[in-house]
This record gives sequence, structure tokens and C-alpha cells, in this order.
Amino acid sequence: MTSNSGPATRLDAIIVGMGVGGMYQLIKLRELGMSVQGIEAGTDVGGTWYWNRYPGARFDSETHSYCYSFSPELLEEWDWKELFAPQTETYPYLQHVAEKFDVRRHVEFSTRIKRASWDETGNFWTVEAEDGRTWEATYLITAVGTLSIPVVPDYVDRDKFRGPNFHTSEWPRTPFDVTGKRVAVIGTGATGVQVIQEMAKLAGHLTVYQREGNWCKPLRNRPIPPEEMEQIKRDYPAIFERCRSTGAAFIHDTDPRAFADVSPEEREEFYESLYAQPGFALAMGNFSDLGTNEAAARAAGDFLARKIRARVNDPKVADILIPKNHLFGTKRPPMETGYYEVFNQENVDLVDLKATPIERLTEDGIVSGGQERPFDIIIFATGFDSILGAFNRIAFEGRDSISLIEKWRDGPTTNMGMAVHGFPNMLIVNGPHGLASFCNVPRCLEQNVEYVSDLLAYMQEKGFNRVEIAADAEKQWMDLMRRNAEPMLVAQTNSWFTGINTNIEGRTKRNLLFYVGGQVYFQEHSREIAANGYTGFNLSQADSS
Ligand code: NA7
Repeated sequence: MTSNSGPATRLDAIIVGMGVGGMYQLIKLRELGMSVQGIEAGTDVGGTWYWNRYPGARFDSETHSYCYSFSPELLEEWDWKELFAPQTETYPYLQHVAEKFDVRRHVEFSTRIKRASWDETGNFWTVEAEDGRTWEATYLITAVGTLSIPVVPDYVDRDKFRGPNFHTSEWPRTPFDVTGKRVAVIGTGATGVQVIQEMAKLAGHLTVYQREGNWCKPLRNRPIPPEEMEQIKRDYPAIFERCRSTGAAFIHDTDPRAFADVSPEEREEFYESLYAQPGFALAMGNFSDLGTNEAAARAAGDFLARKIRARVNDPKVADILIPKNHLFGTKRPPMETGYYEVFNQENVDLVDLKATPIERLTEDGIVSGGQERPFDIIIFATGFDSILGAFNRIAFEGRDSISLIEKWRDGPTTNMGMAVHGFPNMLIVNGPHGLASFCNVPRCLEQNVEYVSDLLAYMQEKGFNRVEIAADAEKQWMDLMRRNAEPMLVAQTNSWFTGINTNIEGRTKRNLLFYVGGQVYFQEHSREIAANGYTGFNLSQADSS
């Protein structure tokens, strides 16, 4: 398949990225009888769960709503151990899936793609790896992840520090002991919160560098006893049906009442009941106008602020931990297990970077606010170049040599997050303006993959081999995106959802990167398009040479 020594064998499809979405896409396309090559930068499958192996890494969708649903046999044979599985359970699960469905046989590992170019005459993509190998395929499917490019801020003298220092997604793969060490963690997003909780148990001293607090909610994890797992297996069809019916494919769904429908006393009780539930209950099960009504978001935040004050002994520390720059629900709320109590420990300090910004790194530690603190280890939990990062690292050249980076210079444009005008036969799993990142990810990834697979099956059946989304279909989707975003508080907030990664210099243009109209509408809309012969997707039979 490689063209190092002679002409490449033309494949039906190349899939870039072997995470949760890419693996399933490979399985589905093989079912269609296609010749498929998966390409993966890591040494194994797993994507997010391959890279993010820092202590404390776990998902915070309920396990039984997060796993693949496509194979009854897989559902039957896998026993989950915790309500919110840690990476140490999820990664073996994905390895098991790879084994069971013989995925690895069709994957080139340790391979990064640097270029992908469309040949209009021959109706195929050429994909080139950093090491010069190339592949040709009629279809190119990207499943490159939304949070796959880690970002470490460009601090002055960043390279001077002599001890181990790394981004959370680059946690050492060899045994790495932090016991008794002086550890710094920079960043307090969902990842920072998870890793801080674990470091506080092990480190001799932990210093947390926080720029802004986040609205954290208790995860309420627990083991799943064997008899409950058996019940979950019996309930899987109902669980997935439930997920298909809720706004973001979680088992939690929005309360039908609006904030103003309920008295302040009842609201307090309501918040308490959501706070007592596992996972995303407070964000996903809140009043119907939480996402659009500032008063509703502020009241939920005030409730959480009271919780923070009650749990943190030092009122000044509590005050620093309470977010000031965003409302509850406008950024992804981290899930925690004893996070706030960490700051009551003797061996933990919190540094407020708004008051005392990091000035530079030294050979021995970090200088902030004029004070140098010495460390053995520095952990950067500073987030990712969300969604665009992974696309920007590949030089995609479409029809008439259009560059994707150029086309997306003022923000990405797609149809349903899956197709881009000017890029024929390129289909995207979990793309910008798609569903999957504002969703219980695997649920929406499965739908995305199945949509792509159904489209290609339809094309096979009709004898088509070229698909390009029409310019006006792309424009209509982007208009819908803008209309959907207008009332949403999340669209008015800087975060990785809006492409303003505050860890990346120069990103200033806010652009809500995900579809927020609710997955139920998305499914209806996309099904209707398919039922009408894929309206807007220009399908044709091209000569291929
Ligand atoms: P996030 O949510 O983007 O969080 C990144 C954190 O790093 C956040 O606390 C940032 O502070 C902080 N940060 C970023 N740049 C800096 C600099 N220069 N100095 C200090 N602190 C900085 O990434 P995560 O990895 O935690 O989570 C990503 C997603 O993964 C999450 O939403 C889940 O879906 C899973 P800020 O708040 O911007 O002030």
C-alpha cells in the first residue's frame, strides 16, 4: 500500500486517527467490503485514551452510556467496574475492541500524516506521512480528534527547568513515581482537576497554579457490583434509547421547567438534588433555559460558590477557587472527587495567577509574582489546540489546490461537521460544527460514523464514487450554526468550545465550533437529508484513473 518503491495500490478509503471514532469507522467500512487503511500517530489504538494516561484520567459520562453500542456481543462480554471508568479500564476496553474486530491488521501505527491532496482527474486522495510514505485512496476520512494537540504555554525560559516536565497528555509511559516529590500543576480545567486530586495524595508538596477557577461538580463515582452490571446489560437497549432522546445523548436530560417557573426555595432543593446525583446532572439536568438565561446560569453558579465556601477552610482560598470570568454551564464543568478539600491539606498551596502571573521558569522551578518556588516535577494541564489544531497540522489540498487552512482562515466551515465544499470525497468524523463534542462523545461519534458509512453504502449501491458538499448546503449549515449560537451563553464565552483557547496567543475571534441545536434535531435533519438521496451532497460517477 505504500508507494516508497513504486506506484501505490489504490485503496477505497484511508482513515486518519484510530481513536473511538476512527476504529469504528474502519470496522464499518470493512463491512461494506472496502479496502481500508487506518493511520495512527500513536503506537496503538485508543486516541484520547491512548494518550491521556495521567493519574486520575477518567471519563465523566456514565460508563454504560459511554461504551460502543454497535455490537450486542461486545456489550454482553465486557464488564465495567466503575460507574465512571478510569483510563486504566477504558484503554484496555478499546484494545479489546481492536482485538475482537481485528482492527490493528489494517493500521499503520507511529505514523503522522503531513499532507493530503486531492487529484480531481484521477478521483483520489494522496496522503503523505512525515517519513515520506504515501497512500492513495478514493475516500479520505479524518478522525483526528478534537483535543489531540497539547499546548504548553511559551513561558520565558521554558526549557531551563531541569526536572521532568510535561503536558498531561504526555505523561511518561514508563513507571513514574511522584511520591514525596515537590510537584507543580499548572491549569485547573477538567484535566487539571483530575490530576491535582491524585497528586495531592502522593506528592510531598503540591503547588497548584490557577489562572481562573472552574465550576466543578462532584462526580460521585462508585464501583459497579457484578449483579448491577448484569442488570445494565439487560438494560442496554433502553439506556441507548434514552440517550437518543436527550439533548446531548447523556442519560441526564434538561428539566422542562424554565428558571423563572420555580421559586427560590424550590430551586435550592432542585440544585441540591442535582448536586447529589452522579456526573453531569447539574449541567445537563438543569432548567431548560440554563444555556440562554444569564439569571439561571448565575443562580446555579451561586449555589456552587456556596458549596465551595463550605468545603474550603480558608475563605481567601475559596474565593480564588470561585470562577469570576464565566457563568456556570458556559465552559465544560470539571467533575471532581474531593477536589476542593485538597486545598485544606497542609501539603497543598494554591497560587493565583491573576494576582501573580508566571514570569519565567528557572533551572529549579517557577517564578510568579516575583517569588521563585522550587520543584522536582512540573505538570502542564494547560489544555489543547481544540479541533483546528489537528487539522492545521496536515496540509489538506482540495479541488483546484484549495488549502483547508486558507479556506478556514476566518473560521471553519462545514456541512454537519462532516463535509467541506471544495474537498471532494473527504469526510470527517467529529469535525467542526458537528455534533460529537457537545455530546456524550461516543454516542454522537457512532452516529457520525454510521452516517458516513450509510452515505458510502448508498454511493456503492448507486454506482457513485464522488461526493462533494454543495457550497449552498455548507452555507445553509453555517447560517443555522450562527442562528443557534446567537442566544447561547456558551457562544459568548472564551473557551475551547469557541476556539478562543486562552492558552494560545493570538486567537481572538470567537467562533462556536460545535453544533448546539440538540442531537435530536440533528438526527432528524441528517436522516431527512439521507432519505431524500443526500440533498446537498453532490453525488456523481467520476472517471478514476
Ligand atoms: P482546558 O479545559 O482548556 O483547561 C486548560 C487549563 O489550563 C485552564 O485552567 C486554563 O486556564 C489553563 N491555562 C491555559 N493556558 C495557561 C497559561 N498560559 N497559564 C496558566 N494557565 C493556563 O483543558 P483540559 O485539558 O483541562 O480539558 C480539556 C477537555 O478534556 C475537557 O473539557 C474535557 O472535555 C476533557 P484558564 O481557565 O484559561 O484561565
